[in-house]
Amino acid sequence: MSDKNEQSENDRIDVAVMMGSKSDLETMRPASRALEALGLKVEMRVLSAHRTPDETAAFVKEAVRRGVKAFICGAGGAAHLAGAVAAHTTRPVIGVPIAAGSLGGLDALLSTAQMPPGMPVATVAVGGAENAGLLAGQIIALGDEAVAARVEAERLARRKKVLESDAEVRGERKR
Ligand code: C2R
Repeated sequence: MSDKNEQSENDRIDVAVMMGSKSDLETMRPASRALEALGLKVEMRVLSAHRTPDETAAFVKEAVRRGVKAFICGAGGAAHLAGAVAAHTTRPVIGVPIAAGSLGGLDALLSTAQMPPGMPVATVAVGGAENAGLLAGQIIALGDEAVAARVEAERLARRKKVLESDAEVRGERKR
């Protein structure tokens, strides 16, 4: 690989995992874990549509230049981050509402999901960062056989785990 190709490979992002505050980090980690397990390159950023609007917009453009295939945005309260990111790109945006503050995440769920027509944000459950990572993986898998194989393997592992639990519980009942 030439130096230039190597540099652009190091620079590449598959999925940007963004969050409005460092206080969201532990909730958002399962997204990056799920993506890394699928062999995808993740960049995690703390950027806020409210507190750092210019840097948020600049990062979206930078991430697109670096080949990002999907954005995952976690935010709590008046959660506008996912919507603001969607306003700057046509790459898929997945929103993770975060339970922060007095309303248990219902505020973030509604502010993330209730986007105006033409500006979709795929919204997962409150705190559903792992599903956000898996969904981004499934989107990327449409055009990447290696990722598709890992998505299938992940599903199979989950299925096996449930069937093992079932066998265990049934065994207990017979005793
Ligand atoms: P702090 O813990 O920093 O006070 O933040 C964050 O995502 C966090 O859950 C409290 C909550 O505010 C949220 N926040 C947003 C946005 N920026 C920060 N909803 C945004 O741009 O939407």
